[in-house]
Amino acid sequence: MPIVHGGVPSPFVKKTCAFLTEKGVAHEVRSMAPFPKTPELLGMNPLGKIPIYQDGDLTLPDSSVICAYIERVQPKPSLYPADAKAYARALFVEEFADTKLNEVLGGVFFQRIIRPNFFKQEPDEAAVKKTLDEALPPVFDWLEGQIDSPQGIVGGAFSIADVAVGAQLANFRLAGEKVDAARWPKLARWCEATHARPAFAKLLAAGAFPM
Ligand SMILES: N[C@@H](CCC(=O)N[C@@H](CS)C(=O)NCC(=O)O)C(=O)O
Repeated sequence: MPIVHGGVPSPFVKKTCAFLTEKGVAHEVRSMAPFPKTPELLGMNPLGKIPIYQDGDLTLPDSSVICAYIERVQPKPSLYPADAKAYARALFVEEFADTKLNEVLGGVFFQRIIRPNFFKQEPDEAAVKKTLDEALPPVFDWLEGQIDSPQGIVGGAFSIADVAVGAQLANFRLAGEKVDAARWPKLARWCEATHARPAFAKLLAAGAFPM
C-alpha cells in the first residue's frame, strides 16, 4: 500500500490524504516529523519537508506534485478542471492556499495546537488575536470572491482548489476557529459542505494532534 510520510497535524499531509481519499487510493500514513532534518528525511526530500509519498520504488515529495501525479495515474474522478482557464484558476487557488492561507492560518494553528502539544507552552492569544483581526480578513475577502458554489470553488465542481483550501481550513477549525458566516457567507457555506465530505470528515474526526 502507498505510504504518506508525515504527521497528520500538517495541513499539507491533510491535503494529500484528502486528495488520495477522494481518488479512492488506499494509503497508510507513517509518522515522520520535519524536524530535525535527519538523513532519512533529506534522502527522501532534499527540501526537508513533509509530506512525502512512497509507492514501491517511487518517492515523491510535495503535496502539489503528489496530487498532480495521482491525477495522472488515477484519472477518475478528475480533480483538475478540463477547461484550460478553469484549470489555471484552480492551480492558483491551490497556490494561494499553500502559501498565503497557510502562512496566516498556520500562525493560529501553531499557537493553539503546536505550542501546547509540542513545546508544552501556553498559546500566545495576543498573537492569535492580531492574526484574526489584521492578517486574516484580506485573505478571506479574496477567497470569498473566488467561490462559485458550495460544491466547488472553481466552476462549482469539486477540485484540487477545494482540497487545498479545505485542508488549511480544517486546521483553522481544529484550532477552535470558524469562518464568520456574517462576514464571509459564501466561504462559510462552502467550508461546511467541503468539511462534510467523507475525506475531510475523517481527518477532522481524528482531532488536532494525532501522530
Ligand atoms: N510545498 C510543500 C510544503 C510542505 C511544508 O511546508 N510542510 C511543512 C510541515 S506543515 C514542513 O515540512 N516544514 C518543515 C520546514 O519548513 O523545514 C508541500 O506542498 O508539500
